[in-house]
Amino acid sequence: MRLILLGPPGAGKGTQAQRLVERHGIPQLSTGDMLRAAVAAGTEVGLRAKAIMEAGELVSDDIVNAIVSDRIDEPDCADGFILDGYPRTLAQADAVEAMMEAKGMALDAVIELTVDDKALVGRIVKRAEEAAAAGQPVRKDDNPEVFDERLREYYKKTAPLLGYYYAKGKLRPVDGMDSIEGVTEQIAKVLDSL
Ligand code: B4P
Repeated sequence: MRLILLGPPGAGKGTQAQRLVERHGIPQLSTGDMLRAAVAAGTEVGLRAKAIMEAGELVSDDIVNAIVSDRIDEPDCADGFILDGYPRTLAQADAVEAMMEAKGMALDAVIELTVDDKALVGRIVKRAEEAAAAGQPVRKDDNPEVFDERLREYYKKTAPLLGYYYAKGKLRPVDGMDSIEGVTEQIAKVLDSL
C-alpha cells in the first residue's frame, strides 16, 4: 500500500501516519522528521533547511525530492509506505510520480485531512505548551506567528495539490476535526473501500 497524507500544518498527518504504521507495518516517510533530523545532526542539508523551517517556509523542492528518492529505495519501502507531509508542491507531486513510475510503484490513495484554520493553530499552541510543561524541546515553528506563515505557504503552494489528485481520482477527503481515534476509523474505512 502506498499512501500520501495531505493537509494543512497541524492537521494530524504525523499523528495518523504513526497509527497507520502500527496497523499496516509499512514505514512512515515524514519529510518534516527527516529534515528535523538533518538539522539536529548538522548535515549540509540540515544547515540549508534550518532557517527556512524556523521561518515556516517550505524547504526547496530539490532537497526534499532527493531525500525522498533515497528513502524509498531502502528495502523496508518495497511493500509500501506512507508519505507524510510530502509532496507539498506541484513540482514535488510531479517528482514523486516520476520516481514511483521509474521504480514500478503505484499510488493507492491520497488521504486529505480537512481541519478549520482556527483549530489548527489551537493544536499547534497546545503541542508547544505541553512540550514546555513536560520539559521537552518546543519546535521553533510551533508558535502563532510562524504558524501563520506555515498556513500561508500551505494555501499558496500545497492546496493546489488537492485539484491535482482529485483529477487523477486519488483524493479521499477525511474529516480531520474528528477525534484522533475517529480520524483513524475514517481512514480505515477509506482503505477498506479501495
Ligand atoms: P511537518 O513536520 O510536516 O509538520 P506539520 O505539517 O506541522 O504537522 P502534521 O500535520 O503532521 O501535524 P501533527 O500530526 O504533528 O512540517 C514542518 C516543516 O518542515 C514545514 O513547515 C517545512 O518547513 C518543512 N517541510 C516538511 N516537509 C516538506 C516538504 N515536502 N517540502 C518542503 N518543506 C517541507 O499534529 C499536530 C498536533 O495536533 C499534535 O499535537 C497532535 O497531537 C494534534 N492532533 C492531531 N490530530 C488531532 C485531532 N484529530 N484532534 C485533536 N488534536 C489532534
